[in-house]
Amino acid sequence: NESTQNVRIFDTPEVQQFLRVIAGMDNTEGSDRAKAILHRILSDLFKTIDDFDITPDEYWRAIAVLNALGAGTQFGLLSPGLGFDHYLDMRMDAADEAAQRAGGTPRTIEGPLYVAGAPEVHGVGRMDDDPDPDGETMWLTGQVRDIQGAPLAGAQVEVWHANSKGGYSFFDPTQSDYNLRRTIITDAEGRYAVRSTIPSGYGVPPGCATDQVLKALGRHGERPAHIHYFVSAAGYQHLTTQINLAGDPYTYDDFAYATREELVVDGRRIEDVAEIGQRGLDGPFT
Ligand code: MBD
Ligand code: FE
Repeated sequence: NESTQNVRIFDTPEVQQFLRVIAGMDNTEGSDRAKAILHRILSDLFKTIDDFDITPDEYWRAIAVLNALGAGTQFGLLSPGLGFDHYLDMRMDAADEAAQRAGGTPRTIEGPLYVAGAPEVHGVGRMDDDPDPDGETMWLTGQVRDIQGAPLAGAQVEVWHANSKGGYSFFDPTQSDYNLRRTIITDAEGRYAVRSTIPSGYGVPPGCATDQVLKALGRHGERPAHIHYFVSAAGYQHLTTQINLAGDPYTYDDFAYATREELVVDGRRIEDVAEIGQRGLDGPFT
């Protein structure tokens, strides 16, 4: 009989002492901060085992999920799904508010799919290296300004997004390296314009460890179509953000909790090639 129902040992002196030993509380090596945090987390988990009568079988099944989460970017994927990434943003927003650093484009989470070192574009260029027959051409235009509204020339805007199938280069083997990823340097007016392909939403790979955890919670793993940004300039605070394309079924039902009202952007469809002008297919329009 392996039932441990109604067994409650958490508050006994033996268990309390055991927790101190595990977390290294009484030795002089290591980091006091690491010890204090581990002691808290282990205490909460031991208590959870008592409170929910977690069986050995359930525990070992959880370990199998944790092992699967150790592969590739799986924990990086579950992390926003469990709200950690957005929670860190909420804390940084609160810190900004307390320090009266208000204004500007809101931050939102980075996600697990950024890759450093994307090719540079000065002011105007292209992001769509690979043909995407199902994709629709998109011009992504913008201007980097400081909080007072003054344009920032020479600012760095790193942009990355999915293709029409919701896949990202480096994670989707069908795409070439750095497809739909660029490092853009703003022009004299702080502006940029890059030609790309309208992204589709992202869904966590079916059956992956993250998917299993979300399924256990009765949740989906879908994100609306979105475009990631890192914006930086010497002497200014770094901005990590995204835009979400309006009209996606998941715009307000993002498994990663990254959508913010101010970041929902309505694309403007240009049907008339004359409106783009002769430069339109290769260069910017205004
Ligand atoms: C993504 O593309 C993403 O941006 C996040 C936050 C999570 C999973 C995939
Ligand atoms: Fe993304």
